Amino acid sequence: MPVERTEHRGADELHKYYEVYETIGSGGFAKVKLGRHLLTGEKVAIKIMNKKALGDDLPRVKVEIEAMKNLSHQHVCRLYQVIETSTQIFMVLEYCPGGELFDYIIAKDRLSEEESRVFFRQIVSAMAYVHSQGYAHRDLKPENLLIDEDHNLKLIDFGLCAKPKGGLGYELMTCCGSPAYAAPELIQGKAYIGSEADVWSMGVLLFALLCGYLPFDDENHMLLYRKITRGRYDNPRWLSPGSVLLLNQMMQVEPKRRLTVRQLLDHPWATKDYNSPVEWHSRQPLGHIDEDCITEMAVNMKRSRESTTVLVKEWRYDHTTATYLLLLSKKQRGKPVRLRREPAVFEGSCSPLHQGLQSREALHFSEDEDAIIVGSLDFGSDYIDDCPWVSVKKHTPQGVRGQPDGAATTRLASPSAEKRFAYSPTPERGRKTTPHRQERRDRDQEQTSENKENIGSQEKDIEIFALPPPRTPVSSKKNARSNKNVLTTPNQNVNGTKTNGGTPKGGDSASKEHNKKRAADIKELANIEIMAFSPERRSRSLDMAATEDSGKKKRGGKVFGSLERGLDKMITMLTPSKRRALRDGPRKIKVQYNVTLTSQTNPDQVLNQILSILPEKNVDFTQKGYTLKCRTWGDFGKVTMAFELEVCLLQRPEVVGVRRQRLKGDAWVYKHLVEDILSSSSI
Ligand code: H91
Repeated sequence: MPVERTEHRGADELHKYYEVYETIGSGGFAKVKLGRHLLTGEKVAIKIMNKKALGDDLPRVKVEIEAMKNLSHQHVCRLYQVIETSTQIFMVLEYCPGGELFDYIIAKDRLSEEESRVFFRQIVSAMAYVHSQGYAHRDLKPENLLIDEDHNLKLIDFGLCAKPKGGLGYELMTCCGSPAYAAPELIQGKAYIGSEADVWSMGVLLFALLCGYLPFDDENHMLLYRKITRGRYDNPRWLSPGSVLLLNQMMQVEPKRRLTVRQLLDHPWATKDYNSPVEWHSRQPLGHIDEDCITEMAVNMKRSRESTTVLVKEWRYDHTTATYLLLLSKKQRGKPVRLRREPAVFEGSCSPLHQGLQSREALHFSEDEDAIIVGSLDFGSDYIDDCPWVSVKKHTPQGVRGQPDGAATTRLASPSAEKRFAYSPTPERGRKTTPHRQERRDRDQEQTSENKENIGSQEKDIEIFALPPPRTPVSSKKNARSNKNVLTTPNQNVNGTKTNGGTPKGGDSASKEHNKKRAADIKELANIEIMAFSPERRSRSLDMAATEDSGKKKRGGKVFGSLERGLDKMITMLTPSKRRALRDGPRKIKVQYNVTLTSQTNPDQVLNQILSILPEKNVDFTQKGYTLKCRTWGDFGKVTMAFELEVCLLQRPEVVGVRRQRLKGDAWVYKHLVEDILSSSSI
């Protein structure tokens, strides 16, 4: 079969059943787009991979798909459908509008013990289940835990997971995962038990939740390995004795001395305020077939319930599987188990692409389904975009219900915006000292106690590593304060109340209310906008967000300073489109957790300050208006990090903010670099 036709089929398959919107993130060789399943109206995340670009990583994707087909748990991201063509792989996945746990932690600096417990119980639940299915995850870190609409965690990225043939008790050899989270036995190249290595990573993760930084960290890998194999880390003063004990029991250098996940389920720290062990069994076991969903599908497909059940039970991860699982998800969230009446979609009898386009206009959903959450912006393309089949459908807005001017975006009310700003961690002015990543720790850990009790018998192993030259001494504690909390958004709550976790009593169900409240918070926090679900509105996210409120406010009346005159000169040298982008001014956005507030009101000045600092930090960038696409390069011309910085105007009060988004690279290195850039820019 000609490649062309196979290609069309794969893409048609996608567009036949899903609307595909903008890119919401990227990871490794994948691009993730927001989508909507037409029959159920449910939002999905679509992971798109180009097989050629995957190269040696293709087996990793196959491993991930196979694992995800076997895993069905409330805290594991659900795989709904896989579409494979000769050049592309599309994975349709559960959508998690809250984004990465990593961003949530750094926006809050660190989490309270109560909030950490809520998350930790979910991580333990997911891991107990994953282990019970014979898998070790091997890449546990806050970047691989996403937050869903109810503020619950979902584990992702099973590309490095292992399922030893003889069971999890069998040893593994492959050293993989992120070094900072890797267990000592793993980085020493020893044979290791996957579940034991996962518990170590869970300890590092818990430390990151409670402290906002890593227990073992060093830019130099050899020094990092040495710290890990020694197993020594500092316990900051704010950790409770219970937290110190639990961390110590998980980060034991000797694997056999470490707690097991089973022991974590009813550990006193994990059960505090709950009085019940962590519930880890799947609430959605694959063997169980829901009759309501079958009935609805049978009616829709004009089939018998029996034959529909047979079809669903094949678990082919095709559109049947996706429809069933999405219906089930609706049911579990108390939504009606209803499909749009469109049998042709199932039968695939008419032009699939047109079907998708036509049916969008006819869609009608009830209750909260008139809302779509739109993620961050897609600023152009990279290799995945050369796939012609996956396109963002952009509609020209022609006025929206109740908003004749076409102002489609319905902003979430933000009554506490002023209050939040009052608490804002406005970076100090005039700082020029390059802060060191260790510095904040030095400052925070004025009263730290070193953990030495987890070292066990392995301490002697450490000298296997060659030592690099000594590092430059860290800067003074005074300077260390300079980049504190640059990435932190203060008091993140919509209502202005503190969001640092409640004290849920009476089991996991008791935390539902608490979760609901925080879910509302996270919608406010995440880089999201709520838009009405009409064809016009749905596709406006990209266009509107990029132009909204911008360009309307001119700098007229104000006498320009020299910086601005300089900028004006620069503008005249740019291409017309780039000139327009700058002349239009920055976007106006609301406070989000990936936005750093500044004390300045002049966006051009902020832009210029950042522009002047980037070369100093060896950051390459391309500029598009007020957005800087930044990259750092490693040896051999490899991009080690990619991220965006966007100067924007915040509404109420009108100050300048810098939106940041990591696209590629180590999350903590990114955090330190962006902190460094923003604090050095004296904004
Ligand atoms: N990191 C490890 O940025 C760097 C919103 C968002 C919403 C998602 C649902 C599933 C996945 C990502 C989502 C997502 C990768 C998902 C699932 C699996 C997987 C991958 C992604 C990023 C990639 C983008 C992600 C966050 C993690 C957003 N993302 N915003 N729903 O393998 Cl199983 Cl790569």
